[in-house]
Order: sequence, then structure tokens, then C-alpha cells
Amino acid sequence: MDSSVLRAYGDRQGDGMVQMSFVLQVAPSARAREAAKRFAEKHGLKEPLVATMEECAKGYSYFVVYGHSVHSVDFSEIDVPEVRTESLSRTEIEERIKSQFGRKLVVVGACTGSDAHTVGIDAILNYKGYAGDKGLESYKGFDVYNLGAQVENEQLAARARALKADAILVSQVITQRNCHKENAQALIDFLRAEGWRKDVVLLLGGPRIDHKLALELGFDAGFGTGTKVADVASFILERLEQIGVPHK
Ligand code: B12
Repeated sequence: MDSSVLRAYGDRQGDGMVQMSFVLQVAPSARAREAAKRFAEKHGLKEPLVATMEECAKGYSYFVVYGHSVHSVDFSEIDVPEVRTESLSRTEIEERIKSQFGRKLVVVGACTGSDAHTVGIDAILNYKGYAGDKGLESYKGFDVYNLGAQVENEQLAARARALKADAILVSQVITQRNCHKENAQALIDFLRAEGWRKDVVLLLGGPRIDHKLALELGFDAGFGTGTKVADVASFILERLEQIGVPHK
């Protein structure tokens, strides 16, 4: 089998085993189990096995069904943009800021629009960070301003400008009706209209953000689930060195 063609791996190579879970508006019963099986078959699963049928509310059942999927993807055809930055250690980051810039780098971040999910941006910016990974505030080389939640683009831009920010970090967690795209795009448009988009590193982050989307919207990079603070710091340094605004 061509190793670049991927099928789901269950018990053995190429068996295509997957599981799907869903809720049907019916109480658990033998008929409900058969309904779940047929539902899975209609999604293309071969030989489906209903592994779980549990009442999750009165008149509703939660199912987990296993079966063989028939699809595959050719890995060799996949090309997605990735953030390609040398990941530096904390010591390297501190030393490079000192030697390349000779001052603290100013970072301003917020969770913008109606979005109130601050845990992600706090993880990147605040001293205590997240899951043992301390935020940018814990680095001597960064001067960090976390504006918090539900910050309007204009407010973020004004604060960033007043602080002579080197980098603006935007977090978007809510993606209902694509509000994250609209909101992030509006910030870019605003900065372009004000004429200083190119003078600042702009990062977009959140669990449903990827590098490709961020680039399409006009950001310098996008960071998704599991982002590490050192990777963000390394990217900011590299990008600032490229755009050449070392001394303000
Ligand atoms: C905690 C939480 C809340 C809390 C938020 C508290 C707070 N202060 O943040 C509260 C209870 C307020 C809340 C409210 C709501 N929530 Co909520 N919430 C969550 C939950 C459970 C966890 C989010 C979280 O903290 N993750 C942990 C952080 C560390 O992860 P992260 O954000 O991905 O961050 C990492 C990376 O993405 C990245 N990153 C993130 N931002 C940035 C920015 C930059 C610049 C960079 C570099 C990196 C970066 O780095 C971080 C570290 O690795 C999620 C479900 C889930 N399990 O994810 C739902 C979830 C996000 N919420 C959801 C919803 C719908 C809501 C509400 C609309 C519910 C309602 N009907 O009222 C409201 C909206 C409120 C609002 N106006 O925004 C949905 C969003 C669906 C969608 N696709 O839009 C989710 C996914 C739940 C769900 N499955 O439906 N929520």
C-alpha cells in the first residue's frame, strides 16, 4: 500500500475503522439501536457496530458507533502554510532581544469584539501562563499589555499606537457565523486605513485559527490549539528582524 495514502487505522493497517457519535431524538430501545446503525450506514460506514446507547435526556439517546470508513486521503497532495520559525529557548529569546533590539519589546493583546474568552490570550501573555508554560510577561525582554476581553478594534489600535507596540496579539475563540473572520479582518482594514499596518507584527490566535486563515486575513501568523509561548516569542523576534523596526 502506498504510504502516502492515508486511511483510518483501527486494529490493522488499512481497515478504515472510525467511530462517530451523535444524539437521536428517541429513547433507548432495540429500534433506536437499529436506527443508529442505519444512520451510520447512510454516512458510509460499513458493518457499523453500536458500541454505546445511553439516554442523555428524556426521549434522547447518545450513540457511539464504530465501522469501516471507505475514504482515504493522499498525504502527498497536501500543502498547507505553517509557521516556520526556529523555536528558541527562553535564554536565547532574552539574549536576542538584548543584542538585536537593546530595549524591551512592547506587546499589546486582547480578545476582541464580543468575545469574552480570555483564557487563551492570558495563557500567552500573563506571567502565570498555562499548563506550566509561563507567559510573555515572565520574560525580561517583553513589556506586556493585556487589555482583556471584549475590546473593540479601534480601542486596541489606539492603545497599541499610544504604547508604540511592536506586536499586537488578537485572540478569537467564538466563531459563530464567522464573526472571528469579520472581526479580525476589520482590524486589518482599520490599521491599513490608518497607514501603520506594516510597522507592527500582527498575530491572530484561537482554537479554530490556523496559519493559512490568518495569512488570508492579512495577519503575519496564526496560532491554534496548544500554542507554546516560546514559539510566539520566537516568531515575534524573527518577524521584527525582518520588517526592521529595531529601534523606536
Ligand atoms: C471557558 C469557556 C467559557 C467561559 C470563558 C471564561 C474566560 N474568561 O475565558 C465562559 C463561561 C464565559 C464562556 C462563555 C461563552 N461561551 Co465558551 N467556552 C469555554 C471553554 C469551555 C474553554 C475555553 C478555554 O478556556 N480554553 C483554554 C485555552 C487555553 O485554550 P485556547 O483558547 O484554545 O488558547 C490556546 C490557543 O488557541 C492559543 N491562543 C488563543 N488565543 C490566542 C491569541 C494569540 C495571539 C496567540 C498567539 C495564541 C492564542 O494559545 C492558547 C494556549 O495554547 C470552551 C470549550 C472548550 N473546551 O474549548 C467554550 C466555547 C469556546 N464557548 C462557546 C460558546 C458558544 C460560549 C457562549 C456563546 C455560550 C453562551 N451561549 O452564552 C459564551 C460566549 C461569551 C462571549 N461573549 O464570548 C463555544 C464556542 C463555539 C464557537 N465555535 O463559536 C465553545 C467551543 C463551547 C462549545 N463547544 O460550544 N465560555
